[in-house]
Amino acid sequence: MNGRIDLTQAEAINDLISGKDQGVTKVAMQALRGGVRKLIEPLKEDLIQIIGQIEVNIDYPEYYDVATVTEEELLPKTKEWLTKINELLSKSQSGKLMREGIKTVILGKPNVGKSSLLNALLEEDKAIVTDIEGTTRDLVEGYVRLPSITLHLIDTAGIRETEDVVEKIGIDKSKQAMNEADLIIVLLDASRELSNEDYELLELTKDKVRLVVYNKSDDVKAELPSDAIMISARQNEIEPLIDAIEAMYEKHSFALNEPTLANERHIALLKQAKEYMMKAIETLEMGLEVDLATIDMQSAYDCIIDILGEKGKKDLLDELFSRFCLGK
Ligand SMILES: Nc1nc2c(ncn2[C@@H]2O[C@H](COP(=O)(O)OP(=O)(O)OP(=O)(O)O)[C@@H](O)[C@H]2O)c(=O)[nH]1
Ligand SMILES: [Mg+2]
Repeated sequence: MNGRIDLTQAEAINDLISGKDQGVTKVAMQALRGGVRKLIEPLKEDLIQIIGQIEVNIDYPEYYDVATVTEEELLPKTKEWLTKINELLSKSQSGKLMREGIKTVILGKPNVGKSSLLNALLEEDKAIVTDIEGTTRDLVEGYVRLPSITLHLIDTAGIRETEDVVEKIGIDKSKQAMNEADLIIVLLDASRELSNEDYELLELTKDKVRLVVYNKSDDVKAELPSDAIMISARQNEIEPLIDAIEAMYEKHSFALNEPTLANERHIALLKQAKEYMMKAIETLEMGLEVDLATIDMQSAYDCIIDILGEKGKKDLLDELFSRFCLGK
């Protein structure tokens, strides 16, 4: 309230206090040092410049020395702005993954060893393991910290055709978890040849972020691809899987060393700003009046300053007056 720190820094203090691990602390410290402002301020400045140019034309047509801005001039600038916001958003998604953990869903037909894998990764007997097909009927969850990332693990009911009412509900939950996952581990059983159920699951997940993993490496009977990731959940031999996950997310771990947005509120506002700007660009591309586009640009601007907690403090017109020396 007294202008010593902005809203993003105040939020960082809260994150620092409630943060559970080193990753969160690191991101919060960056935000506390003004990292979020440093990322947002250039976007705000560019937008003021773009909107300023249009407003001058609309409100002060008598200023003949100010060139009339056309959509040909505006389009490259607005698109450049959109590119910047897209880059920041994609970096921020990585930051969020790093911060909240990767929602990792273990999928497979019954008895392939999904619950055994969950237990091996968590290093505790959390889920029930038996040789009866359909043992797991509900989602079982846990967190595991790998050297550079955290997994939010979810063990699911084995997917198969069944008449059992309870098991059916469990399988629906498995499928829902699959749709919400950041990463899917498709677990196959190396001690048997693949069945139709396995092929169906591979087909179902082919467009998702997934790792196909063969369990029961201690008892291989099936023909396996030469580059297959093989583990034995029962014997806690799961290093190949851990290495594969680490390699997959290596490119995201920069998010911990580089300032990005990790706060849900910031990311949501940034996405909104992007939507407004896309609408503005559409207006410009349709060749409509340039000033029609400013309505959406102003909404984008409001989103941006809302991130910094500056909404209502100083509006866009004040900002323009103070910079463009108009109406004086
Ligand atoms: N040989 C061998 N057996 C394993 C391995 N991992 C699990 N099993 C066995 O496979 C059987 C099924 O294991 P679970 O972990 O319950 O399998 P699941 O996929 O969770 O099965 P559902 O919950 O029924 O879908 C058990 O008898 C386990 O001991 C392994 O690495 N090697
Ligand atoms: Mg199970």
